[in-house]
Amino acid sequence: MITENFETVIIETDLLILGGGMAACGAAFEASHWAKKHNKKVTVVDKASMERSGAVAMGLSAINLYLGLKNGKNTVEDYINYVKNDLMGITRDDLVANIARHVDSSVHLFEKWGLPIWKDEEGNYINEGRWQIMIHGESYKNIVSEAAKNALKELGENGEYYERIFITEPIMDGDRCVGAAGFSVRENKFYIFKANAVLDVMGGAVHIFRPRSVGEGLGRSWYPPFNSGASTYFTLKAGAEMTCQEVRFVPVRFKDSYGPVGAWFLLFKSKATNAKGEDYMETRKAELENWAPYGTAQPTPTNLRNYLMLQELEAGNGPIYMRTDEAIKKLMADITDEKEAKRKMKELESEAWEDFLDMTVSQALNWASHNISPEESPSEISACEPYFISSHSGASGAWVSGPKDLSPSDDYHWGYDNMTTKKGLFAAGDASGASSHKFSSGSFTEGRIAAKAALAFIVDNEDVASFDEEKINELKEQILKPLATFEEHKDYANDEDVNPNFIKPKMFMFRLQKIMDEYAGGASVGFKTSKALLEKGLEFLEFMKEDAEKLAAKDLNELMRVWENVHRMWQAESHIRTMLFREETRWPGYYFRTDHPKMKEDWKAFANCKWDPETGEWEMIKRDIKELT
Ligand code: SFD
Ligand code: AMP
Repeated sequence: MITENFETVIIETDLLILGGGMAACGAAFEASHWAKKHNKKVTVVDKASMERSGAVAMGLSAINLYLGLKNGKNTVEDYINYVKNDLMGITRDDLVANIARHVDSSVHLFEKWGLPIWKDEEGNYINEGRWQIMIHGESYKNIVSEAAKNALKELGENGEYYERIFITEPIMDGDRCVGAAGFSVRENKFYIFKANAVLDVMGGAVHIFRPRSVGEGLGRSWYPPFNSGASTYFTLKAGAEMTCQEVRFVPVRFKDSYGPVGAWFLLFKSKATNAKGEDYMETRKAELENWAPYGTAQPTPTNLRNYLMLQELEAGNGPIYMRTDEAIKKLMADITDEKEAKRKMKELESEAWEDFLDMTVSQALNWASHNISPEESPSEISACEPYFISSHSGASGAWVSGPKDLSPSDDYHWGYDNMTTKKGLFAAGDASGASSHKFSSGSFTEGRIAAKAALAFIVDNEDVASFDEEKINELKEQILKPLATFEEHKDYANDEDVNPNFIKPKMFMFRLQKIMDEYAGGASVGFKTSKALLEKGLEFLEFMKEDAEKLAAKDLNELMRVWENVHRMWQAESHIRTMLFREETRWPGYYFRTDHPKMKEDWKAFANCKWDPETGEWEMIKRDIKELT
């Protein structure tokens, strides 16, 4: 029996934080304060090493959410309006406001912990755009995770973190989440975490759609390949209500190496054009009226900027270029002094390269290997494959309780900030939905908000939930089964990847990606889909679910890959079901329903979904949007 080779380790805690990214670090930092006060235990579990895990692993070159409330530059209301417009009206104002009113203090903490933020001569932060500030952020994640770990250490025995443990399943006691199961990716250990409250902060999801980078480029993507839908899987399997599962994010990036575009558009004021040099944001402006009032407001929503670009490509006007050369020329235009011109050019050059070196090193390598100097030649940009990241310009995640003081009604607030519809299960960052544009700083902040509320829940609910021992054994067998399947059948064929008795996770992933790409509006079909295509995709997913029983893993690393892809499959299903449910096109640059090509007033609503653990049935729910501004 494979299970006998694995030690079962049982950890008991009060607050269990799943994930070690930005939201988890914020949660650990905040929870430590409240746990100390109430003598409670906090445990963090990450599949990787917190120092460089999650989306900020490589670093970042900007903090995309900073209001500067003290300077009176912006208001929380301004931010709500910005986010709402970018998401074509589909936003929880209460959640956005809760993050926005607290985010500045998180940024000040980052600076205190050693994060270098760009400053002008008067010592003010240098803005990239209205909401974004520039940082020297190569070590951003190291700095933040160190602070989180230090905060846990302050708790002594009551603060601990586990790294390289992959979380697979929620553990429920009726309607309440009481823990999680997982396994070490380095040694034969199966883990059960028992907790009084659980915070799901395992990031978003990538590699659900066939990536543009295939073959030798496989693994290159904008979103980190390590976040694979665990957040969505966890809340779905717990039976919690989800929201905006249709709102994927399709970022436009420097082609092939996925370098960021924000600094070019906002800081350097660059333009993107078609191959003929035409600025499609100008030449195609009339199209935006079809998507009013959002399309005609400023700034143009992210998905509509994409859409105009996609229309250019469809018209055969590609490649699309970021005119870095022209932007730099413009920034240099007024400088007549030769010495000053030399200095300024050096400064711009180093800023341009640092933008990539801070967060997407391979884009700098791409420039170097193609002899590109941004001041001399433009660079191709392109729309990536879709990702699930609610903290950026997507919105998919759990439907969570908002703050009491801003709550418009009972279905927006039910007790504890950021608690899902399941008791004791909280979500933040990419795991919580309908509060986009929180980014690194807002995710950290939302982690803090959720952890504080979770501690309050723990104090109010002292009764330790019951735990079914038989369930533990069942889970162990189920989670380790792919290892047993491999052992049983591996000798049938002489190629371990091709065997009629099992499927390896990589092949399984390729199959999922093909289905999603072709039927659910991936990059290769220009992000277009329809009822007929989605239904066909769903049919194929049913077969995948059957085959998932035959997934096989030759070692611990593959066992992780197996579960990553099962998580992806669930994310995919909730995505397809919600796209089917929303019978309109609302974000044409993210996906386009060819059978419902327009935005409809009666769909200015949330499309939510829920999976019932008892019956295995899905329920689709339409919820009202209740605005604060
Ligand atoms: O501009 C498991 N983001 C940016 N934010 C900014 O503020 N500035 C930028 O410059 C940003 N840029 C950017 C950004 C994201 C990406 C992908 C790129 C570039 C390429 C957004 C932020 O990074 C993002 O908002 C936050 O990181 C979100 O925080 P959070 O905590 O929700 O997710 P995470 O940090 O990725 O952490 C996830 C954690 O979960 C772990 N994990 N642990 C256990 N078991 C499992 N099964 C698990 N699955 C995952 C991960 O290891 C990780 O610790 S810009 O270009 O947009
Ligand atoms: P990105 O590099 O695309 O992730 O963008 C970083 C930040 O700049 C995010 O807050 C984006 O929403 C914003 N941004 C990027 N491009 C534009 C643009 N053309 N207009 C307005 N905001 C933008």
